[in-house]
Parts: sequence; structure tokens; C-alpha cells
Amino acid sequence: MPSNGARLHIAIQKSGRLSRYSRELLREAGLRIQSGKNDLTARVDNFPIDLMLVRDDDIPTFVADGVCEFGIVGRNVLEEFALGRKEERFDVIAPLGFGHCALKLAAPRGADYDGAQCLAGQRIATSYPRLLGAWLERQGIEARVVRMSGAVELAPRLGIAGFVCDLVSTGSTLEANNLAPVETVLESEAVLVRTRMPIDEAKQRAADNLLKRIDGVLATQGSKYIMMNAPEDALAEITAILPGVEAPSVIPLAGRPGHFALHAVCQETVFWETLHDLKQAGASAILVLPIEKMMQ
Ligand code: PRT
Ligand code: ZN
Repeated sequence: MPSNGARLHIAIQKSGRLSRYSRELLREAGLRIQSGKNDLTARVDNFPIDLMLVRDDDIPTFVADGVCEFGIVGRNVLEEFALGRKEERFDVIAPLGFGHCALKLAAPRGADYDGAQCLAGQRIATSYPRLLGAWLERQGIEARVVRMSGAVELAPRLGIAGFVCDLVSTGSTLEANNLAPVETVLESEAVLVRTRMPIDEAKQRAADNLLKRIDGVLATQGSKYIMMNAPEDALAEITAILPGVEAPSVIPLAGRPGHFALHAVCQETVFWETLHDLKQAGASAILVLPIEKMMQ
């Protein structure tokens, strides 16, 4: 299908676990999202971009077929889709840091389970038959995959299957159904995905701009700006303590010869323990600040 119009299309989940975070990410990237006249699209008024608001299951198809140039979808949905297609027609650009969950095999609590061989010949209920089938094949196990579109966790109680393979985040659904996780089939989170269908030049420029901004948002997640004062002889030790920092800025302090201000962007979490270590090494007046935007 040819790409439609001169505007970029980004498919996001209309309503569900990913929709709020998907919109937030795009807003943080500077997109002003208008609520549309219809429910299927939302226009971005400061970029040539339209959002397509759809069910998450439709997002891989839209992106693979080039109806949307970009999409935000769970890796679980994307990989299940990809296993059903001969060729991949999209690229995963970046994990987005939300929608974390795992596709897990679970057994009734108290059941004897001591390894994947226990699944041989068993019935396993799942909404992810391809991912489960591929995992079983990698383990060299033959089992019966029972496809269910929802309420998978009820299968053992209903006598439909002995095991289930379902998404888990907190684990409370499994627990409430007297099930316990036994294997992890896939770790998942929301990802940004891009079509492999050709994009014309004008759209490509908009796409490059969008990606640079999303990169900037992702780069600031977990990053902090840290400032402190320190005597010259402590600078080397302090730099070694700072997480994810190679070359901090070192600025002389007026009126205090031999003392410097040290500024750096930490790409990793700064824990209280790190601050104690910095103080021990000779740092004082330590400040840790959030970073709002960043462009490399
Ligand atoms: O209507 P639409 O088709 O768009 O939405 P949906 O109902 O298919 O999906 P939705 O909104 O439930 O989930 C969208 C995506 O969020 C999934 O594809 C995953 O990538 C991600 N995600 C993250 C989850 C969970 N966490 C999650 N816990 N998706 C589903 N669950 C369900 C799971 O299936 C189980 O029923 O939550 C239950 C388990 O949760 P815990 O916390 O009890 O373990
Ligand atoms: Zn869905």
C-alpha cells in the first residue's frame, strides 16, 4: 500500500496499558497532540504528523505495510506478529522504558515442575501461540498449544489446559488463580518500530527530526546532572566514582586556589550511596538535578 499523504503517521494504542505513556513520550518530544474530530486519528499541530489510534494488535500490520511509518507497541505483540510473516518489514528502533512485562509459562501451584521436559505432551493455553511454539521448539519439546484470546489464566481451572503461557507484570493475576511462574518465554516492553517501506524525502526529514527528539527524551530518562565542589587532589577519585561519566567539566572556583567545581551528566542512576562515597572522597556542596532535554 502506498504511504498516505505528506504527513507522517504514528500508530499508537487507542486505549489500554500503553496509550497514556505513548502519548506522554510524544508530548515530551515536543509534539502538540490535538484530539481529533474522529476517534481514529489525532493531529499534531506543530509537526506534519498524524497519530493513528488503534488496537495494539493492529499496529505491527500498519507499520509493516507502510500505512504508518512508525508505531509504538509491545515487543510481545510485535514478535508474535513477526513469527507469522515470512519477511520482516519493520525495524525496532528503540526500547521505550515502559510497558514492562514478561511472557511466562505458569503451572498450578504445588505441581511438580522440575524443568521444561515436564511440559512434554501437556496442553498449554496461550494468546501467544507462535512465541510459545518457537520456545517449545528451541527446548526440543512437543506439547499441545491451546489458543485462547483472553482469560488464559482460567484454563487450568476449566480443565482446558494443564499449563498457561501469559503476560505477567506484578504476578498477582497468576497468584489469584493459584498459578506460579516456571519459565520465561520473552521479556517485553514497549518499543518504537519503523516501517521498511520507502519514505519520501519530506517525510524522511520529519522522521529524522522526530527520532532525534525521541532520542533526546530517552537519553534523559535516568540521567542526572550532578554538581559539586572538590579540592584538586580529589578530582581523579571523584571522577572514578561518578556513574556513567567519562570527562566531567572542571571549573576553577574564584578566590579558592586549588578548589574546583565539577559538573557532569551521569547516564546511570545516582544512589545515596554514591553521594556518601563522593563526600568521603572530598566532595562538598553536592547537587543532583533532573535533566529536561538533551541533544547529543
Ligand atoms: O484493546 P487492545 O487490543 O489495544 O489492548 P489489549 O487489551 O490487547 O492490551 P493491554 O492494553 O492490556 O496491553 C497492552 C500491552 O501492555 C501488552 O501487549 C504488553 O506489551 C503490555 N503489558 C504490560 C501488559 C501487562 N503489562 C499485563 N500485565 N499486557 C497485559 N497484561 C495483563 C496480562 O495479560 C494478565 O492478564 O495483565 C495481567 C497480569 O498482570 P499482573 O500484574 O497481575 O501480573
Ligand atoms: Zn490487543
